[in-house]
Amino acid sequence: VSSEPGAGAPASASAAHGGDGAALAERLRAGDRRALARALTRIEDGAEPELRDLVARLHPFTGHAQLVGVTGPPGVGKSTLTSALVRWWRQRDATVGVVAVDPTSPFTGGALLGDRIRMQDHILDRGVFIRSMATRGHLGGLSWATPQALLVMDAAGFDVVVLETVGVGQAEVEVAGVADTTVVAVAPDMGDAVQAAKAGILEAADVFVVNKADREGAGRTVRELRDSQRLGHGPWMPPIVSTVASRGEGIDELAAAIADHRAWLAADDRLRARRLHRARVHVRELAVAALRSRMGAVAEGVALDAVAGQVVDLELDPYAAADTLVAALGG
Ligand SMILES: Nc1nc2c(ncn2[C@@H]2O[C@H](COP(=O)(O)OP(=O)(O)OP(=O)(O)O)[C@@H](O)[C@H]2O)c(=O)[nH]1
Ligand SMILES: [Mg+2]
Repeated sequence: VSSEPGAGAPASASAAHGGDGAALAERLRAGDRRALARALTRIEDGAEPELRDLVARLHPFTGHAQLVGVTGPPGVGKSTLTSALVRWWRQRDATVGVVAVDPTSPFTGGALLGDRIRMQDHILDRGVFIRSMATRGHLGGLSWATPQALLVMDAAGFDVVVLETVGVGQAEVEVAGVADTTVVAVAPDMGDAVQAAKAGILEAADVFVVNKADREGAGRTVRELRDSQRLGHGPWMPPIVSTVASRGEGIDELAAAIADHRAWLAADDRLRARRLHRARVHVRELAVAALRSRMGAVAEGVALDAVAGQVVDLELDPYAAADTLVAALGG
């Protein structure tokens, strides 16, 4: 019961779990990287009572960071692009936090080791923080963890926070959309643009990158993207930038495109619309996780056994039985 979200007083729940939320929040905001790492681990672990307390403490200090999503098919060069962008921002004295979320890996560290190696350029730079996160899924996975991670990174005071996600399906598309600006990367080979279109990630793009432009077919991929844009786009027409991330080519243009989009957002309350979308996803996922947790308690209890018996005895049909379980959740 103690892990049930929504139960108990946050501060005492946290104290009972040995986590001093006030001290952790303070250290995190003061720039202590170990405190930040610990907060992100709590998100990975779905450590609910501690997180509830921490989020409540950090939330008032959010809203500073520029949130940039980088998504695209596996291996397209997202981490290489991110690393190059980090360098670009650091040259302009902006501090940068990077979270790479792997929706598939059930364990921390393994699958994203490659990212760590690629990000090694920045390892001695105090103005950069890079972290891979696995979303284990028991509390709702990617859509639950991502806004939580962004909130924590934002409160830690970075000027820019980059969220790298592998764009493979609808959940990733929604997650990519929680950033202020979403960069969708494709590559010339493997029919990436077509793949990305199928996955629906093109719609999430504020900026397109055709990375690996040193490869054959880059021009054709740019044309394909342009053609797909002719079929329609919103009030913002996503620019298409060609890059060779591994050689740092096109990064000036990419950074400029991201800045342009940010400037566009800053006008007419559009940034607020983005933040509303992010808050909607965040709040909904927390609510769903709380319901799922309560449902788990009900479904493991005698209530489920009782209605299951009634279903077997033909006294209740399965829908009606489910209704009684839901009703047992209370208000
Ligand atoms: N030829 C070429 N190779 C590139 C370019 N950018 C990145 N690569 C290489 O492509 C490979 C994948 O790059 P990553 O940055 O790890 O790609 P990713 O999209 O982050 O990969 P995942 O996180 O595993 O989905 C690496 O071997 C890079 O060196 C480029 O512009 N041209
Ligand atoms: Mg990567």
